[in-house]
Amino acid sequence: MRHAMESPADRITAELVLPNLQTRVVGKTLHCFDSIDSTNLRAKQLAGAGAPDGTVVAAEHQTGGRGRLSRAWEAPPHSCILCSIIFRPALQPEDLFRLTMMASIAVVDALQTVAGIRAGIKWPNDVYADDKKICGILTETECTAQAVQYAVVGIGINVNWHLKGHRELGGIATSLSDVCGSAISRVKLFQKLLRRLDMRYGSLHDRAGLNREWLQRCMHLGRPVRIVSDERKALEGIARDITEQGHLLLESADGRMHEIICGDVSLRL
Ligand code: BT5
Repeated sequence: MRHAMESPADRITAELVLPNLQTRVVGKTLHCFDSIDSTNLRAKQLAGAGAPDGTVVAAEHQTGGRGRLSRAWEAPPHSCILCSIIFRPALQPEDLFRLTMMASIAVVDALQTVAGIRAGIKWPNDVYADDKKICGILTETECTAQAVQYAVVGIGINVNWHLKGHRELGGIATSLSDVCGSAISRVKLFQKLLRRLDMRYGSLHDRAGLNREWLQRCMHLGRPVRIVSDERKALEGIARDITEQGHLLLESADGRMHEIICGDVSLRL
């Protein structure tokens, strides 16, 4: 199926993406696929086989794109950014959420620079624009007791996809073309994303700096939110802060502060 905004000059291929990329680590090795089950799955296989830090897997289409908790990630062919980056950071396993924070910041900044839109981060792993989800991030890790073997950060950004009126996702999701009213170059956006990730990866150990940058882009800081867990328990309060390990600090009506660990919860605005 050919997508309305698809352009052969805007394919995510190594030939179009690599020239002038000029990154230090991220994208030095780039694998591009026309169709694949899931870029995260392929990146994990490559990482297990020893692929270097910063290796990127990208696809024009996924037949089994995944979100958290085995949810599905949808995207028509040739319309979105679908990629996964292998990281081998010198971090303790409990600090790995910092990679998701770093990726969210990089996405918000790339959207701002390439499309001129102001997006916001929704804890733990979403980026929103116009109060709808425009990007989801799935970080999967392989650790031994004390050390991180690798982490795979999967990023899906809705770019040139008309989502208004979409049967399942129209009410909750949006795309860059819906927000901007015109098609956006996926190649330019992807290059900018990889450069931003590369830059941020270099300063991953600046904990205070990363937290500050994340909070500056967070869309629900100081706003009432509802935390919903798998067991359908809900906790309401005001989102106050984020810890250095990425746990959300939520103040409930009785003034108590709750530290919410990501994983099996999601935040509703
Ligand atoms: C996420 O999960 O938001 C993480 C999504 C990560 C996708 C990327 S694409 C490249 C890489 N390879 C993969 O296989 N995955 C990563 P979660 O928070 O669980 O949200 C999933 C939910 O978002 C679904 O249950 C739908 O309700 C909704 N959803 C599905 N596709 C969407 C889309 N394109 N845009 C917005 N929402 C979507």
